[in-house]
Amino acid sequence: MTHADSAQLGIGMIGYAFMGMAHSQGWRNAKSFFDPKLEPRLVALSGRDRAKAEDTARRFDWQHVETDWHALIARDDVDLVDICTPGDTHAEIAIAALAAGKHVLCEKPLANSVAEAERMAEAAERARADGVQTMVGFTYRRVPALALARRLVRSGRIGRLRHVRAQYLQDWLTDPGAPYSWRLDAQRAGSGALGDIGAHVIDLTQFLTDEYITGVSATMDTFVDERPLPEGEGTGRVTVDDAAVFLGRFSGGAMATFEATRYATGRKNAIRIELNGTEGSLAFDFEDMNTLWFFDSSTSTETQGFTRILATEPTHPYLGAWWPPGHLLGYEHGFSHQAVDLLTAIADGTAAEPTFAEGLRVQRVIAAVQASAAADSRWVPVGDTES
Ligand code: SOE
Repeated sequence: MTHADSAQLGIGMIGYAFMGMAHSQGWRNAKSFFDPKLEPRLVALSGRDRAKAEDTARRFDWQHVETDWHALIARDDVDLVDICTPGDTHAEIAIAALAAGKHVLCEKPLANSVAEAERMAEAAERARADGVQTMVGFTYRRVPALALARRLVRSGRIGRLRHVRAQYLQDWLTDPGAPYSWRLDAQRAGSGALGDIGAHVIDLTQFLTDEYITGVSATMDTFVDERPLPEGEGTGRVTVDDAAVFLGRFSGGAMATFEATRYATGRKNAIRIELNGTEGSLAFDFEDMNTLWFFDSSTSTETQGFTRILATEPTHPYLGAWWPPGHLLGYEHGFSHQAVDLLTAIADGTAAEPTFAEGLRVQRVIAAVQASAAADSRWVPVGDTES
């Protein structure tokens, strides 16, 4: 099929900043590099600040700008609502969009609380009966090396899982003079490092292993309580965690350690995951995102060792649509893969993963970590908390 004869899907996006730009690029390149069964049309972008929304719209060729998300959802030419706003708005927007019969892609974490995520997952399930799809933006699932890791785990190449080691390390708050932002306000962001970046490794490890985290023991800290406001004078109060560390157990019995921090000096966006199984191991670091390390116990001990797989072959997930082997992919490509997978699921009527139900599961792990940290690291089974 060529673009000329493929059906179209009208996209309406809410939010124009970092994530809004990443998603815009994702939709555009999905169309240019893949042949999705539905061609995305960048119909309308919504943002309260008209000038900023218009700027992003102009850069990425969005056809219309709205300043009220209700008006965006009401548009007949919008079939899918893409939510790229802070967490405190996700539930209201997503539930309204689903009620209007629109497919929804929602940035992570799904919500700011388990209660909100439950309402969203219920709305998604009702909508699914009418063929409406939902997806949570856990984009890193679509990094080819990680999608390949899942394939290897599923085909039994590392055997029975014993250990999961997962870290998401950034350092943009190390300087106490770094300005205050909505990400440091619990009302808007829900939580700090835990929900913003810890959520990614919670989702990724469950995705890679096809198992769930069943219980946790956690500790969290906020290292700097006040930060200068970006505009004007005064400071803003930091009401979220700067770092979260926890132990976990997976449903198959594997032991796990997790760390999410914005204070790992020198680490910019290090998503480090290692899985150890009875037959082998896999290791990944997003700061070298085209590489997957694989140790295979079945090979001769004489030459055994971690093998570097450069995940850029056409046989690797998503790579067939891009460049020749060795021509590396970057951060933005995952957003195109996410867009293509969602378009395919809508066209085929299959579940668009991760669904809101999976987003709710991550939210329950986040709540369990918070409950454990608040109770001197007591072991908290996942699902035991309703905050
Ligand atoms: C900020 O910490 C952030 O942009 C996260 O919100 C994203 O989810 C992550 O991909 C990169 O870091």
